[in-house]
Amino acid sequence: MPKALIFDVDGTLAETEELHRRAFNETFAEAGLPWEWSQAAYKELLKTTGGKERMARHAAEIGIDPASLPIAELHRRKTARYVDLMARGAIALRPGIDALIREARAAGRKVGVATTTSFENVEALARAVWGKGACEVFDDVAAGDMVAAKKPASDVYELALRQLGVAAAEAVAFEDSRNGLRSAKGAGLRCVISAGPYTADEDFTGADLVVGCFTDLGGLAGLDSKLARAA
Ligand code: XBP
Ligand code: MG
Repeated sequence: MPKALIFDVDGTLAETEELHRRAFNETFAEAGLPWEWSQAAYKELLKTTGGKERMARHAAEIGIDPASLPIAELHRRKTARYVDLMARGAIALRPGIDALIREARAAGRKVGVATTTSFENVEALARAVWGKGACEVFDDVAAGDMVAAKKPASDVYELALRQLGVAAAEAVAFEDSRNGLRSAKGAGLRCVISAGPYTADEDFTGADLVVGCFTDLGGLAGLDSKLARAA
């Protein structure tokens, strides 16, 4: 039985990427940049984790030196816009997530976050869907800018393990993407995958469990027995 459950945020706790995409596009328009990321373009761009890294990649791909752009300032504005959009309440948790978190905490397990996005965005999601701060919902949060290298590097899961005080073998990660799976596996965790619209055709070879929806796990008891069977 895992002592700790560690959740990815974007695409796992909630389908947030359309809100991120809108926040990016509105920021570009406001800054006078002739960039508009379609869903198809964003699907490809998502392979680069992190908003600043994603903008720099896009600039380079269209022949603009990323160093000539105020990437950090654009990203600050994008985050402010995302937090504002999130507060308007358009986002819901993915089915099964709330029950898993509540059951795990009631059973004395640790519940953490390992995400590429910022703490600010995790806080905005927690306020919008639970009406509570992220530190009330989770025992701890490991976020993108707290580590040297974002997913698929294992740094953020290693940080989450240190924060929760558990060994990799005692924890299970919940992810929706190949980059997240590689990060969790690189840190030595078991990993449960439930893909979303942007990640459905990715390769999840190496995952311990792959489910269509987190409700397919059958709550905490179902998770324990499915992980035991998969071992
Ligand atoms: C998803 C990401 C993030 C978001 C945008 O990470 O790659 O970059 O798309 O957020 P995860 P930022 O699924 O690990 O949470 O602009 O704040 O990076
Ligand atoms: Mg994700």
